[in-house]
Amino acid sequence: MRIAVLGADGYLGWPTALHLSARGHDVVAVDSLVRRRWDEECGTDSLTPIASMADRLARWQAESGHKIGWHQIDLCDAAAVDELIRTTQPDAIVHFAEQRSAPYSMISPRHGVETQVNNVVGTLNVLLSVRDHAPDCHVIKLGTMGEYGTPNIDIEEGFIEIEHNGRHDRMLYPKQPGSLYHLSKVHDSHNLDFACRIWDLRATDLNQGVVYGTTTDETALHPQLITRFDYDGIWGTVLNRYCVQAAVGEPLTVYGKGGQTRGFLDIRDTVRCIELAALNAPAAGEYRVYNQFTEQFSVLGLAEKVEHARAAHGLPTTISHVPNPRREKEEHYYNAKHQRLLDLGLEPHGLTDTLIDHVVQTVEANVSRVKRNTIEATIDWRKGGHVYAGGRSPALTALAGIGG
Ligand code: NAD
Ligand code: USQ
Repeated sequence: MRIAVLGADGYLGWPTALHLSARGHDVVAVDSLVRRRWDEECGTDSLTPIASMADRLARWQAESGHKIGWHQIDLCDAAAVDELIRTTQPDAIVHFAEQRSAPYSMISPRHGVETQVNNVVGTLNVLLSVRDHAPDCHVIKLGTMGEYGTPNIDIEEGFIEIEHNGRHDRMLYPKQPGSLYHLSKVHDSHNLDFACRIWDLRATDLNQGVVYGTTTDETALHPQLITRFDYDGIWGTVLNRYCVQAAVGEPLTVYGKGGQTRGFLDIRDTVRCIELAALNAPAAGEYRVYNQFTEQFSVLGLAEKVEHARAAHGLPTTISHVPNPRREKEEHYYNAKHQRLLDLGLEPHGLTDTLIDHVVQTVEANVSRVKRNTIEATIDWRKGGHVYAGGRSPALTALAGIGG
């Protein structure tokens, strides 16, 4: 298949582009490189030193013999998206290219608007362009488990059967997201469903949980193929953050009581899930939803797993309950279905002590690059998202003044 990977410079887009290329697909990588600019704005950086896109692509060709095409395009530029889709005629599009940080979306009004415009307009441009230039193309879109929130009933895979006043229907599952970022994904899901119902497009919406780890078979081939690894208070996801905190001798920051339960998966399962989705295209007019995670943990339970893995090597770990900067339930019911990707053949990697050791080793190999003053989480949902005064990072504190 010819597969366009949008957001191919990112944490997940890059390993996915390599994984699909390694399996013989004709991959076209697309990114605006905006994430590198957002890092500059926030004073943050990937822990792993990531190569330029030109160097990454040349290295991949040298290591694998496969060539990946490259287009630097902003998806909010409708004419550029049209040109891309008209000229490349992809069989499938894998769309990762969004602003993906919940804290970033809550920094200030400007950041909230920027997140929703970037994500909703970019996705809409892709859908309109596919309708007009490649209507058989399968759009595989990264959504998020956080679209559902934490309802007091089981979470289904995208749809729920409803009985109401004696009548029955199958409808989109209700959504209760907890940040302007997560809400942008809900808007995208509605646009995807609309595009399938009204224009007969075919789409798979992957409601993914929190991803951990850095290494896939392909990124391991050469240091220049490594993907990014975020750990700071804006872009870092929870397990990656815990591993960095442990490695630099800081307490693991469990927000509040730590009963927040989420779905998680290994980055190797992310790339496999995308491949499985691509190999199983829906019929024209079909909007499919898969819940893409393999295990669920509370954030306190996750901290205890890191503590346990380190204790096996005699290493001490401190767990600290810090005030929760977000508005979220800290004790709640959580039972999210995640069967459909297993039915397609996913063989999950569990979160073992060995995997935690591996992530900690990646951190230790790059420990001199840790910017300690960016680790603290400084974006506060309750203060309308304004940055804590007195945070340790001058760049983050300065953001409070930008459009706030
Ligand atoms: P990332 O920030 O590392 O990568 C996103 C990439 O998209 C960046 O390289 C960025 O430059 C690019 N991009 C953003 N807006 C763009 C635009 N308008 N035009 C072109 N390129 C643009 O993020 P990630 O962690 O790789 O996440 C990828 C996707 O997966 C996101 O949609 C995210 O919401 C989703 N997701 C991520 C996780 C996770 O744990 N990382 C979990 C669930 C879902
Ligand atoms: N948390 C802590 N301590 C920390 C950091 C986070 O307790 O130091 C808690 C948060 O309060 C939250 C949970 O850990 O309850 C997850 O937070 P996170 O920052 O790891 O993940 P989140 O903000 O939900 O976002 C990440 C990605 C996003 C993706 C989402 C999947 O950044 O792109 O959509 O995971 S999901 O959570 O399933 O919606």
